[in-house]
Amino acid sequence: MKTALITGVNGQDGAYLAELLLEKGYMVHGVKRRSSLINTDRIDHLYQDPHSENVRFKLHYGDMTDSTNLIRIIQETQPDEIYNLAAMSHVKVSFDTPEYTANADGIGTLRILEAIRILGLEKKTRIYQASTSELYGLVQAVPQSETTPFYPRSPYAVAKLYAYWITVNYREAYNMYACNGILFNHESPLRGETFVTRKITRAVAAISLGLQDKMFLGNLDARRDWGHAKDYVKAMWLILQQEKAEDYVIATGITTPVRDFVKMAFAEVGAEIEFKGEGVNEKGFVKSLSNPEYDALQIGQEVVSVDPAYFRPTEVELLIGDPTKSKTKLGWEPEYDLSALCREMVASDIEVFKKDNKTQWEHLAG
Ligand code: NDP
Ligand code: GDR
Repeated sequence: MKTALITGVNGQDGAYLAELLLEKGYMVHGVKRRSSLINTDRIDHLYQDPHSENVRFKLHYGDMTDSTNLIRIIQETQPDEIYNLAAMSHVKVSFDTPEYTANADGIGTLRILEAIRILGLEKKTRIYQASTSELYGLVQAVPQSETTPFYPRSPYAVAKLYAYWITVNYREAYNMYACNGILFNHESPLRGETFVTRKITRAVAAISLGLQDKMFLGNLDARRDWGHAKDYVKAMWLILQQEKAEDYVIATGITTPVRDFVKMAFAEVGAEIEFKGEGVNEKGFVKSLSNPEYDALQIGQEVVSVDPAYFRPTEVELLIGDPTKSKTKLGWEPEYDLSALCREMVASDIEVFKKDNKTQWEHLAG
């Protein structure tokens, strides 16, 4: 049985990856930092009672800013594969917490690599580093591939640039099997609520159920290459199963503006949205309705406004990835397209709000 260690196991990707590796028969250890409230919702369905026999999923308290803790966990678990997914992953927030982001996202990766050296596990342990399309930043060329130059545009991306190169350096210097997956944006019903797709699908659900009037967004012109997290964790696993350690771009090759994702999400509840105005004055209105189930929506209703508070000091305007290498070398093929992803996210958020409402109502009735 192979043993894997996942940092950031209770994040979006950690949850899908833990599920995939358990399906494949791995012993899975996850690193989770301590929080004042239990925040394991995404992995609760994978929980195994530590008192039972043959437990294959175990959590450890840890933090990317704590070297001794990481060394101890790696020593105890002796992993064949480490997936380093833990990070302060919100680009906008990294402008508010740049030093912490550098520590956790940049030096945190170094701590994992050094732990492997200190413990003499260079030949045993393979390492996946969660690199990102944010490395490309200011557009140099499109579509972006493994050879496109980087130009990071946020403290998050600069920290991830260090993590990218230290991974490459340890591979070359110490002959370690350490790889970067340069993943473009990937989303799911488990996506954090403050990333733009989930913010939109949650707002569409709340607005169409009459629980909210409208949503405030930032840059509607930004374009992203969005895929489904479920497809992308399969690529992470494939990257560590190759003969030779290499870096790979994982993307769909299709880019979509934020504004169009808003339209797609509202279309799921039968509402057609038209945008009027420009820049900070741009607004989205309901133009037509075709699903009587969502009678809280009104023709002419203003459902989107721009709030400059969501603008970033430096923005990444256009991301579009070239997945040729991962398709040919890894045989990776995504199963979801953007409309299937959007459909799943809106449907899931509608379910969540309906369930919450029911709970409130039951509470009142009780
Ligand atoms: P999430 O934000 O959903 O998850 C990040 C995880 O890291 C959470 O479990 C979080 O814990 C944990 N974490 C944060 N800081 C620390 C710390 N100091 N020590 C230990 N754990 C910590 O991110 P995703 O799952 O979406 O992304 C996974 C990784 O992939 C990240 O590194 C991200 O930067 C990168 N990435 C993501 C892409 C995407 O589109 N999703 C694209 C490319 C790269 P807690 O729950 O307590 O906050
Ligand atoms: P990103 O994702 O910054 O690409 O990083 P996010 O969903 O936050 O933003 C995507 C684009 O949408 C624009 N935008 C808004 N973004 C947010 N969060 N909220 C808004 O209201 C809003 N309005 C417009 C943004 O300006 C941006 O252009 C994600 C993270 O998962 C990173 O960890 C990962 O490395 C990259 O994807 C690839």
